[in-house]
Amino acid sequence: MFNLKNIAILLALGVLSASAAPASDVSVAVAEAEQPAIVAKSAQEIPVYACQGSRWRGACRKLYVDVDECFNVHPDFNDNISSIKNEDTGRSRCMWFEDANCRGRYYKNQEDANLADGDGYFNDRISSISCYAWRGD
Ligand SMILES: [Ca+2]
Ligand SMILES: [Ca+2]
Repeated sequence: MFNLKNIAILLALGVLSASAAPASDVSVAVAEAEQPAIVAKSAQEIPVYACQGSRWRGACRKLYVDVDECFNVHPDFNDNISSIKNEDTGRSRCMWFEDANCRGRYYKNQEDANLADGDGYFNDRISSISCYAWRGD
């Protein structure tokens, strides 16, 4: 009777420890999986799509720009972007700056498939980006 009780306790402990390990693994995995979504939501990252060539050709990259923070373009895209668009115009507006740290001239066309047309001033000249929250008219 005493032995049975001990066995029952050991079994209970065994079950607990056996289930505890996978449970903690799962919670860690869930936490890691949820983290990007939480960060993206709290930081209000605006997805910006930029390509080195016009009309979305050449090397392209999705840039995630924090709202109200200046984003300096990666070195390989600096002064190299020929098409760019804000992919979340429903809640934001972005400004494209000619110099780093959001300085110099800027413009606000939210989607420009060919920066080289018109006066072409901003073609291969964008160096930084700033986006702000915007909720329609
Ligand atoms: Ca280019
Ligand atoms: Ca520049």
